[in-house]
Amino acid sequence: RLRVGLVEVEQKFKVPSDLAQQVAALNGRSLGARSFRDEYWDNEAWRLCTQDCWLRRRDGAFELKRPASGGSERRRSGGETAEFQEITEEAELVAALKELGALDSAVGVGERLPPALRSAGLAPFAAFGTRRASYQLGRVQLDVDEADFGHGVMEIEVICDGSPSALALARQDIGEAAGLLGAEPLEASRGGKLETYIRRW
Ligand code: V4E
Repeated sequence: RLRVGLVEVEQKFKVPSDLAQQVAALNGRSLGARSFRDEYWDNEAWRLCTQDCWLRRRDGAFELKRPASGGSERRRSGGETAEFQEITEEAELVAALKELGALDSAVGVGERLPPALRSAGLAPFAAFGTRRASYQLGRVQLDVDEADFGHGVMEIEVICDGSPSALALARQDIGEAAGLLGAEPLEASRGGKLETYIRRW
């Protein structure tokens, strides 16, 4: 299925110890820091996680991350980029949750979302805070995250349209930035904040 709209291409790395200096030396710039709190939601049957879809409430606002390609075109394993679409618009979010079988078709748009999700059996299964420092380096953004349970990770990401050429360029830009920084890729299934949180609790 063709999915239009913006796609986030991202890859996770160990946090380089001297990142701020490296970014400055490469003529990058700081985008500042912020903190946010995430809850990840799913139902008892893990209907969303098992489809590699991630319903998140960040500082109170729901968003859904789902594989941009539908999940089948590219295998995901260690040291690879991942491509996700982020849905934040409420009608689109409700439609996507219905399509994924996590929300009853009777739920209407405009119903208050948290109670509608709760009565559909969805509830938070993980919650943690993150402090994020961001940098712009050429076409890529670097997010350096420190989760409040003591886990650090750097993400290199590019937002692009989902066309094959844009995706290829994004992956290339991420690879080049990682090379310039000497950043060490993390196995995606182990290095992420949520993955680490789940393993610890
Ligand atoms: C577990 C998971 C996802 C949910 C967490 O998304 P993540 O990008 O790690 O969080 P964060 O806070 O950096 O979000 P941002 O602010 O950048 O939107 S999304 C994908 N997974 C699993 C997963 C996967 N399917 N494939 C790969 C390569 N990595 C992780």
